[in-house]
Amino acid sequence: MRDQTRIPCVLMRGGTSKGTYFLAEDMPPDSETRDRVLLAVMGSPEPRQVDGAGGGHPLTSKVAIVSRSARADADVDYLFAQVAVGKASVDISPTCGNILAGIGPFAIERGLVAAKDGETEVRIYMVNTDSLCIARISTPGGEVAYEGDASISGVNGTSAPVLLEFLGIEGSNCGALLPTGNLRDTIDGVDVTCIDNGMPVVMVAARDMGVTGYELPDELNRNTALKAKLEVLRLKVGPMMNLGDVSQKVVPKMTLVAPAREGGAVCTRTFIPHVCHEAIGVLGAVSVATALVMEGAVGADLSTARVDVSGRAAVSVEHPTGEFTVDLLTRRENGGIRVDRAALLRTARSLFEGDVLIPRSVWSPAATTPKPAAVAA
Ligand code: NQM
Repeated sequence: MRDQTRIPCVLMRGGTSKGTYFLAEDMPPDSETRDRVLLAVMGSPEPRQVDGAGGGHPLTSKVAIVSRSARADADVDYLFAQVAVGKASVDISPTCGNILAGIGPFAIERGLVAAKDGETEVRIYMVNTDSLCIARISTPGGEVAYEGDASISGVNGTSAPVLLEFLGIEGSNCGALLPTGNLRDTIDGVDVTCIDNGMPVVMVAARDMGVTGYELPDELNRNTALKAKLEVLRLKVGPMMNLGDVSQKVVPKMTLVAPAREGGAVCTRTFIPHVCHEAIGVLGAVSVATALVMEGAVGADLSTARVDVSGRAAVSVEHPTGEFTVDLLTRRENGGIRVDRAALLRTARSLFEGDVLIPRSVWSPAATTPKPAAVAA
């Protein structure tokens, strides 16, 4: 093939998302060429991504770039990239906790981490947010298992469990758990809670936006008036959350909250940020669960989430395709709540291994400088 460049790639489902996973050494060294390559890999900006590996939806237009870590506290570095659908942009502002679920299996299978017999712990440095996650991967006989009994809402059947544990991720995107300095802000007459426990999220009561919060994503996606109102709010709160101009960023996410209907703590609909999520993002759910246990936050007043005497809370966040339970370990400090640890269950599956092909006119590796040793944001 004269005019196509081959790049080794694994297509994986990570939680309720799907993406292309690469070794950093197989990617272009500079971020400008890398972003051009990722657009070509996924088939963006064309909205159906028909000329690429993307699925025409933000949840299937995701990329992981992985390398061995130079850090003492991590085995691998994981850089996440959200490739836009319908426009030529690649955003590395946030990380993605669903794609994160595939990093442990990918790292083991690509020889970056040696597997033990039984379970293997993979310590992952999340480059985008300068924070850490410990993933526990099922590895009977020293090989990654994909089949198992774990089930997560939004994915059919059962799979091997991937346990994710986050330590100290408060403010990892915005610099503070409550980046505006307030538990509640009022923007254009609407009360919001702006929170970052791993993902910048703006919590808004669904009723304040003129909806029930129980509509299905298709209906909300057709509600252009609602989406326009949410975007006005988002553009205003972005700078208040220390994120600067967010017009080209996929953060903050906008979460509508309503009282739970299925036995969970609260019901959510999350815009990521321009399309309604079919479920909820992983770190998005951690941020929402955290707000729910903070007295006075938007959503906490509608929620049944409670912290027990030992500081633990298992918060079930309802979403359009089921629920997502986040286990929090909290402590009281200066009259408020701090979260030391958040843990949750995901699953992942390797779907396809091989080379992804892109036009040589986009990138011809022979014509560029040597490859970097590690991923760089
Ligand atoms: O919040 C969707 C997803 C995500 C991100 C999004 C995620 C997270 O479901 O950590 O997992 O918010 O864009 O993959």
